Amino acid sequence: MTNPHGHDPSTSRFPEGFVWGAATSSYQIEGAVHADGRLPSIWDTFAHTPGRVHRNQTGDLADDHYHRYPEDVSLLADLGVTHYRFSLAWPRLQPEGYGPLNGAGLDFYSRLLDSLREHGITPWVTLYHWDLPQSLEDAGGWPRRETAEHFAAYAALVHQRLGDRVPHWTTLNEPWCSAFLGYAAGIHAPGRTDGAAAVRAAHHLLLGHGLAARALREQGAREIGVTLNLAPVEAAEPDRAADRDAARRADGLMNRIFLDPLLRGAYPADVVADLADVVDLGGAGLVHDGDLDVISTPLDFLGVNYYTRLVIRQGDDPKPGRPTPWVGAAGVETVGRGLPATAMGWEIAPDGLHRTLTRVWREYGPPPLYVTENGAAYDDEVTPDGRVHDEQRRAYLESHIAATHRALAEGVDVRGYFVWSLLDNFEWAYGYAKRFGLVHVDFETQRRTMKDSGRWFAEITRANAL
Ligand code: IFM
Repeated sequence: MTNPHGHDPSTSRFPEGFVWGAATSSYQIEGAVHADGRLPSIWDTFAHTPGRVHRNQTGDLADDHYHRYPEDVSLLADLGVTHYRFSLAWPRLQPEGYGPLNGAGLDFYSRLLDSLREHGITPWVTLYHWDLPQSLEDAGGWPRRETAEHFAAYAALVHQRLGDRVPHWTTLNEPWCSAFLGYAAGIHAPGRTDGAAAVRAAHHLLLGHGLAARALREQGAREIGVTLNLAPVEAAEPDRAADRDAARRADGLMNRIFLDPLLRGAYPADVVADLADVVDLGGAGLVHDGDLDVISTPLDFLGVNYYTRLVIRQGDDPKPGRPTPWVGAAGVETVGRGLPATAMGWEIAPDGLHRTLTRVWREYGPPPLYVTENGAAYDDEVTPDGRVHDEQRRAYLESHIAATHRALAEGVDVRGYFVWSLLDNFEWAYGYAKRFGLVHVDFETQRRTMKDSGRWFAEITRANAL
């Protein structure tokens, strides 16, 4: 029996044309931060500020992908993936965040696109994966409305130059991280700890997305989407009313504050009320007339990044004023339960991916979904046989691909799955300490080694089945 999307739930096969891919982002892999006119982004500044990143590591060299992209594209081909999701570095293409595009930056992405085409790999381009040009942060960053306008102008210029070669455009990757980790918790660039600024940033990221989506649509872009990091949120003690309310607030701040304006054209009333003491998300000072229409511009796909579920409790906030991503929700905190976890300490919860996909599908009736990131960090080593035996990652991926298959079998229109990540890379505040790649990178020599999980994933992509 097949469901409306042509999927036969009685087998472990995926529908014909299911998209298998791998993902990366610019600052995490490119290096070459001073090459060919690139100027600093907020992540260059943050990483070069002592104490911000593990061992003060930076993305200055990262995977040196700027120079080694031909080898990396060959690795994609070895993985059997036919789709590659990567981001463009705004400070490479438009070093100050406004003005004309930098030809040398365009040339790099042009070479990369040529190489992908030669290997029959379809590009999925993300316009913003966290590397805001520093000059825009100096002018106020995402809390400032003009940043959204600059982003849309950059998107339009880039699409004019590369649009004919890129069928899938994603405006933003994980605006929750940009807004709440970057401006409230302060653990991501630019490292600010101002709750009101974070909410303003969230609104302007969404506005920038909508303005960019409209500009690309006007230019005839083929497919436009946005990628959110979503997670099911559970109360640590479901019988405790305070924990249930804390879980509702965290769900509002992590999931619904983005899903609702994008897919329903309104901020959730309870989130607006929760934030009332911080910033007026319902008022005209921040949310101008027409903003929500722009933000809810129809999309061709929604990208879902999933890693773990969240278990939330209401603590008693022993240190009032302590930076937290949970703006306006003093004492709300995540709880570790000692269950099996990855090297990030993130609980392994494949069921959470199934729940996320089915929830979004049922509650929001969104455009087609793609799992645009899923993966796991483990402390991998190259063993004397020259291999990386990362059975834990293989098992993690298998269980999450199975969860995706289960959602498909239940009628969710999920059309693709991208592993995070192609390569071990610069894992933000963790520096090079956390390895997510299907391909191991020796950061001393830049030697790449396909891990066992990569070999296994290649079998899945070729069989189009688990
Ligand atoms: O490395 C990140 C990526 O940049 C965004 N999503 C989560 C990944 C793992 O933390």
